Amino acid sequence: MKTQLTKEDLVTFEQEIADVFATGAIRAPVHLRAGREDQLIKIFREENIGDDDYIFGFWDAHELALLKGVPREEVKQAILDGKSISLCFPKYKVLCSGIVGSLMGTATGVAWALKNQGKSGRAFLFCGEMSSETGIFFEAVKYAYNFDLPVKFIVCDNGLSVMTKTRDVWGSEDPWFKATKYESKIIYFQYVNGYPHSGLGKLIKF
Ligand SMILES: Cc1ncc(C[n+]2csc(CCOP(=O)(O)OP(=O)(O)O)c2C)c(N)n1
Repeated sequence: MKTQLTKEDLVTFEQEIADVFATGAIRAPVHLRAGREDQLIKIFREENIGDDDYIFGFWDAHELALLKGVPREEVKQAILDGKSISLCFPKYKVLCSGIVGSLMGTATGVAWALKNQGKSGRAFLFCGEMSSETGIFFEAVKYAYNFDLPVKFIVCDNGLSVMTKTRDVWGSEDPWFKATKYESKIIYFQYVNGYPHSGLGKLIKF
């Protein structure tokens, strides 16, 4: 079912988690995001992401789980249980990992299986712009493009990899895929994250 959630719903949820995290009650890393709500909602609506589709995400996937239809309280409980960076709700086809580069091949493999088994459903993998510079991201996009697999890669560019400016590492303003044929498999947008990379900016970041 298409998401009915609003920007306000996503903002309020992250704020609620931030407030709990600030008390020290969550004994695990939490990655909060703000500033990309409109883009995410637009993608879920325009792509008509529904029950048959798979969502792959990484450490910053609270919003993705909510938009895919995981009930708010289930997402919150998982975060309180320390699973913020690897939210997995198989029943809702939401699968996330805290390891950079770990799911591009999985998403592509799921898309391959869906296509070859004649099943409906697509795979959508959401990652950051630094993750999109990894070799496995390129290999997965290339394979998905060449075999016309039902998978899209969504690159959410906040300009930072933890605390490092991505452009300083790339040596270029543009992501590698800009103006290439592979763009047909990729949705790219820029945003400024209203939160630090992880936590609330106190103690260590990782
Ligand atoms: C294999 C591995 N190496 C390092 C890390 C630590 N790490 C977590 S997030 C991150 C930066 C990723 O940057 P980007 O893909 O742009 O994500 P975003 O800024 O959107 O969180 C790194 C290096 C990790 N999680 N996994």
